[in-house]
Amino acid sequence: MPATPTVIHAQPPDTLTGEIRVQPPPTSAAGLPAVANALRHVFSQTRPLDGARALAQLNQKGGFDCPSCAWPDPDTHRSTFEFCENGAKAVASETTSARATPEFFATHSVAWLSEQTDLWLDRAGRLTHPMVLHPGATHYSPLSWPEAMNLLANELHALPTPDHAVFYTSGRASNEAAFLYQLFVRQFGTNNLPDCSNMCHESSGVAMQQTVGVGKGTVTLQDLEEAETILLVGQNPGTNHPRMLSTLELAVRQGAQLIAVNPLQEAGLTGFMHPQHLSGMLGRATPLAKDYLAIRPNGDHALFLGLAKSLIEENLVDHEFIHTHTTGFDDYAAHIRRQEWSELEASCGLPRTRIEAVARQCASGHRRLVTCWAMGLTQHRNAVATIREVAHLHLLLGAIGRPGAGLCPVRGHSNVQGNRTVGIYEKMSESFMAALEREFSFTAPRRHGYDTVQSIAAMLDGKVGVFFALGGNFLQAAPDTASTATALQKCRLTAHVSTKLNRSHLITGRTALILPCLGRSEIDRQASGEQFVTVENSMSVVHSSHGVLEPASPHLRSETAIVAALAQATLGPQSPTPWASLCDDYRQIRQKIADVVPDFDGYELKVSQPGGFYLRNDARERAWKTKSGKATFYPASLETITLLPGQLLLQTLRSHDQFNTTIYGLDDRYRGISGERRIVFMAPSELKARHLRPLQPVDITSHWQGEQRSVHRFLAVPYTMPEGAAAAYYPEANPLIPLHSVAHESGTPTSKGVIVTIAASPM
Ligand SMILES: Nc1nc2c(c(=O)[nH]1)N[C@H]1C(S)=C(S)[C@@H](COP(=O)(O)OP(=O)(O)OC[C@H]3O[C@@H](n4cnc5c(=O)[nH]c(N)nc54)[C@H](O)[C@@H]3O)O[C@H]1N2
Ligand SMILES: Nc1nc2c(c(=O)[nH]1)N[C@H]1C(S)=C(S)[C@@H](COP(=O)(O)OP(=O)(O)OC[C@H]3O[C@@H](n4cnc5c(=O)[nH]c(N)nc54)[C@H](O)[C@@H]3O)O[C@H]1N2
Ligand SMILES: [Mo]
Repeated sequence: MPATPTVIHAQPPDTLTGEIRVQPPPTSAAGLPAVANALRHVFSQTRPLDGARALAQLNQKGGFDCPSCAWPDPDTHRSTFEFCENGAKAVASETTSARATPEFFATHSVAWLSEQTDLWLDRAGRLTHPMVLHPGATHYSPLSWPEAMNLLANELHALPTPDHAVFYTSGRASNEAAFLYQLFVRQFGTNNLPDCSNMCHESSGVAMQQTVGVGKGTVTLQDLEEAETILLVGQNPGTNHPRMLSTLELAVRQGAQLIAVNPLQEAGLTGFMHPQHLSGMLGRATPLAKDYLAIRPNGDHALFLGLAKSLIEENLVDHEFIHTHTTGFDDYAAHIRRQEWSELEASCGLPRTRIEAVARQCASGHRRLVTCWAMGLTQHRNAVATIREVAHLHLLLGAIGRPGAGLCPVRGHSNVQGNRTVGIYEKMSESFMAALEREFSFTAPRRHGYDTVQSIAAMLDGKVGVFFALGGNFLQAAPDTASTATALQKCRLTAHVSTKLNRSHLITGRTALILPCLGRSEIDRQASGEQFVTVENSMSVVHSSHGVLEPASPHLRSETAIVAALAQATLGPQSPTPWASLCDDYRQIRQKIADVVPDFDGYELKVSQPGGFYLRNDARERAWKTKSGKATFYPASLETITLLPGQLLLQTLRSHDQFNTTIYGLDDRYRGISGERRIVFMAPSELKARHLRPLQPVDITSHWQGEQRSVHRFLAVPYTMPEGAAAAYYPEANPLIPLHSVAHESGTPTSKGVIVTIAASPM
């Protein structure tokens, strides 16, 4: 009999599948293969009726919101199938008929589970019962909800101060659950509310607040459709926001010029076969990006400085707008004139002539420019300066706050934006805190809380006793897996509200809890009857989401109910908040949100309208909520990463078969890869320079301030990309990302800018 494993692994096994196939990547996305793949995923995991019901209600008015990305649904022309291949995979993953029951946990020890792949863990199915891992135990065992809540409350009470607890949020929680959660956490006495946004669009929020006074996108779908020029920077919509491709296709058909800026030639940026249009079904693609700038990784700051330089030196700027609406232009223009073309060209790897051509395109016509971006900009050391430069481009052209023009940070998690709106933030504004206090009659703490990286550092310093997560997979989403694992293991208690098993349930504090919750697709019944919840998409539309399927287990509770029960157990009867009655009827929670959060008046009525309502966006209305009261130019000098000979700049990115840390499969169809995730992409010349054969196993080592971190046995894949660059999948490559390597001002881990060396693995 094989020995029972005792070691618990923070990382998936580093064995190779031996089944990798590499083909030339396709030049367009979607079409019939996408439809076939969507259906295959749904019907291989879900009971046919449930799958069909779930898909039919996905993103329909009155149905449930897709749990995948935050791309908005069309206001008017919604089709019967308003979802994409990856939305269908997310639904399949949630509506699977597999179950991780108490018997499952009695059979498999935590150590044994930790030896399985992430794909295996996810395929174990939906969690069905609250489970506890007692100190020293090898297996999780079931417990009742009241026992779980008492255990949590006791551990929270035993802490030396409320700041010894950390409350993480992933971006899937509803507005209702998130609002109650932050209220509980603040009544408990801390602002330690790190969230996935700290690792995601934090840099966008910081840069946009400084320049245009709002941390959210300023455009609607209509603006994209009316744009003349669309810049798509550091974003891979074919995989991560597939429904965006329909909008882009429409814009292109109406004459928009699309310019992609990306070190990789992503299939979804070059062409699109609309799966619901005849041409798409016949395999005819609409060409999308007219110009494709294969930028050097981290070269975007230089590119945008170059665009500003071209506009200023060729006098293509909108003087009227600059005069009326902005401040700081003269200093900024002087700063821009001092930039050397040679330095900008070297940093971004693009010739001046090309940059000038893009600048002229942006300034052409009615200057209806929309810039979209995502993680390719936000997860670098200089991310905030780069995104400020994106905002400057729009200020120079007056391309904000009018039809067809504006800024479009493309959000990740489906309700990450709503979570922030209703208070999930370690440093909410004074006005929010004051309104919360007024409404709920308590004194809210004002000390800023920890963000994600600061939370890990505090855990490592022994300053955190309880780590609680509302969703997510903290261990694998956070940087520096080894440090994050040690950090979690130093806690007295780690607790996760989750739908599916993941590695964060296996790397635990002395005691660990799994609290299983309803997913978006499921019916949420409370004392007053069936409830719906509300969410906010990437374009500030707040709308409702109604689950349609019977819950995966009768023991599941809604996230809202779990938070309310935790608050009652912890705060006791002296809490001034009627937790139970709020939870009985979510309309009461929405009323409270409307009383606290600006622009939610008439919430219940407005959200009951089909399609929901737009939240006010000041920058869109040219009302500048910056410190100066005007849109602000905020220059920064160029900071380039210098690589030593032999070093590469590694980015960690998503394959087509995953949602963040949830792995759906081993293929990355749009990059021509199947059967393996432990791979690293490099330019063919970089393989040659290292005497590596294609698909040879390599070790990757990151270098940061004298520290080294390594991962082993990744297969080297030659790929069309700039020299000096490398790319590997998240989360397998997370052990390489140094914990303290974060973006200036936003604290976001530098997941796209890791300095590495790569060498053949020892035989
Ligand atoms: N199916 C699916 N959908 C998702 C997700 C998922 O995992 N799966 N995740 C969701 C979440 S939370 C998020 S935040 C979004 C993420 O959406 P994306 O930001 O599109 O995701 P990434 O895979 O991180 O891709 C980053 C892109 O930036 C490019 N890039 C990297 N470095 C640079 C650079 O220096 N400059 C430029 N210009 N480009 C660069 C990469 O080549 C890649 O195309 O997607 C959301 N939607
Ligand atoms: N190296 C590297 N690291 C990164 C990134 C990167 O590009 N590179 N991207 C970063 C980004 S952009 C983000 S947003 C973070 C994501 O970080 P997280 O949000 O923490 O991670 P996810 O993988 O989305 O979380 C998946 C888990 O959420 C749970 N879950 C799913 N649906 C629900 C639900 O409805 N309710 C509850 N309570 N739980 C649910 C399931 O148990 C599932 O296992 O990762 C970041 N980490
Ligand atoms: Mo994200």
